Amino acid sequence: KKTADELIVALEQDEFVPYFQPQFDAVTLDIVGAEALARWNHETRGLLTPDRFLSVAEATNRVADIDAVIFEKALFHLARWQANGFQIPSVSVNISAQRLGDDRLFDSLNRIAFKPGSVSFELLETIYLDDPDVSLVAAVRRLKAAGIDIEIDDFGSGHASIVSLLELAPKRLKIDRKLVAPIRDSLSRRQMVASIIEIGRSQGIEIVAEGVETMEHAAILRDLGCHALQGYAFAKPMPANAMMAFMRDWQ
Ligand code: G
Ligand code: G
Ligand code: NA
Ligand code: MN
Repeated sequence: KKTADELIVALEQDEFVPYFQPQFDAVTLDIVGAEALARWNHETRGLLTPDRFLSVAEATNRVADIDAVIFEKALFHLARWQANGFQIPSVSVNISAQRLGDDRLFDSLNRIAFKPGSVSFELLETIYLDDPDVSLVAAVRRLKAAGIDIEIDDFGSGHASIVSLLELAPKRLKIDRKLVAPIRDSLSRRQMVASIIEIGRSQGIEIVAEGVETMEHAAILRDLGCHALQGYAFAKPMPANAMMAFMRDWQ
């Protein structure tokens, strides 16, 4: 109750900001994108991560509002980085089922200018039903028509069938960090990740590994043919200004 009321005030007072975690080409280690992750800059409790507010936001129908703020701010920062000469091609933002079903989403896509291919929406694997969901397929088609790329997030953690996922023809598939963590020590886990990468490659889908915590993991994933890497081995999520400094230092 308390957090629910505070959330409304926080949205009015504009306390939500994106942090950014860079993503790297697995072979060249060039920065190929960044994921925007919501943070609540709480006036007394400090910086809060989504585990502290997402479930309340979902329950009180506020998560679409948070998604909208993060999307707009992520685009603002991308434009600023590019204006400062950084060649980062795109940002990814997380999108809730709530926002996906919200018509204001398409209003804002019409209102806000962005280059096609410069924004991806990460859809949690768990937002799929077992049956290919007609309204989801329709929403995804509209997003693509509006120039948004689709990414399947946390792949391997949910229960959606590979067939229903492939029906969405996503541009990227992100392998869940729980599958990535054991690849160094477990042959069978490594083979499983290899199979996912194989499926992605055969379907023309880029594979991004999340939760890449060591350079050994990075090397294994590169050798398995994974396209892009994201994780603490390279960088933790950081504020927009720190992200710009990071890109400068990385070059
Ligand atoms: O780093 P981290 O604690 O930021 O993120 C935890 C989870 O919160 C992520 O896995 C992601 O699914 C979710 N999340 C982060 N930012 C957003 C956001 O802007 N919108 C939504 N809907 N989920 C987010
Ligand atoms: O949207 P998604 O669930 O993929 O968000 C990624 C989550 O994973 C965020 O909470 C982010 O802070 C976290 N994260 C990013 N890199 C790493 C990593 O290397 N290890 C771990 N354990 N978590 C990570
Ligand atoms: Na995500
Ligand atoms: Mn994820």
